Amino acid sequence: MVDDSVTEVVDTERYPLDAPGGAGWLRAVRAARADLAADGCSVLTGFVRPEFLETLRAEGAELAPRAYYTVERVNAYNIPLDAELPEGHPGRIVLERGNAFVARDLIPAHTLIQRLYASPVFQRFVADCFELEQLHEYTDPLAGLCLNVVAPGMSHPWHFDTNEFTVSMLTQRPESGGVFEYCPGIRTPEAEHLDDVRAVLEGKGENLIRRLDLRPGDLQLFQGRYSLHRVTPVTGAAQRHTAIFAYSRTTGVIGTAERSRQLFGRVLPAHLGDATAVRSDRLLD
Ligand SMILES: O=C(O)CCC(=O)C(=O)O
Ligand SMILES: [Fe+2]
Repeated sequence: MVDDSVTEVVDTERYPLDAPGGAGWLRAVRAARADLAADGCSVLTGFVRPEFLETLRAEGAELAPRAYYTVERVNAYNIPLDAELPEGHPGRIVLERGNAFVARDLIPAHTLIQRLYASPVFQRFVADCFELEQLHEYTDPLAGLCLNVVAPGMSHPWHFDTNEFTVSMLTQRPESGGVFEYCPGIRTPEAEHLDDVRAVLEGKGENLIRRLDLRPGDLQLFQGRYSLHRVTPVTGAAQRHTAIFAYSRTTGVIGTAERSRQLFGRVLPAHLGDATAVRSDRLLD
């Protein structure tokens, strides 16, 4: 048994974080690995116990006004809009990123999402699901843990993640819209499959798209580097909130000053550090 207070928050009957390496742990890990192998996504439903869901939601709702609200013009590859790309390349399609992020330094240590993010046993479990030796929190004081806020009328448009693995949790569902859509394995390490990507961006790729009915407290493990994905426009009065737990294989990951300014509207001394510090070229989308 481990002494880690997140085990009171997690449904340990289904996800036995209190008994690492035990039979239940291995069963849960095997199931997640099978999902990931099949389509690059695994949703661990009911990860957070029902009695904590209102706290999870309320903590996020209280934080949401601290998000950096801006609408950014982007493309699905998150490369500069003036990059030279051939005619018809899907990277030439410009999208509006209207989601907003609350940075880690604005999220109090006592909140459920901070406790999960920093929990050694949670990290061990997630690493096992992704078949990774070890996971590390970002050193970046802003980007390691974020609340992704999609307000009514806004969306988080189609994109690939630079990270090979992403861990997230819906904390507040919108009234309507705000659906997570993804195209499993639309590209591979060997091939971009530009025609398929363009079809999806132009609204003609229905056969390639899957949709998730995420509920607050579900833990989502996702390999977004090969699966194009988005959050559809939120409709109705309520915002959609998701905690994004960013981990890396190596220690010391800090984003660039430019990216920090784009995502959070500010730069800290850590982002201006020496050039030998480990950099990640892209942090969130
Ligand atoms: O908020 C979500 O559910 C998706 C977030 C996402 O795709 C990202 O941050 O890269
Ligand atoms: Fe993403």
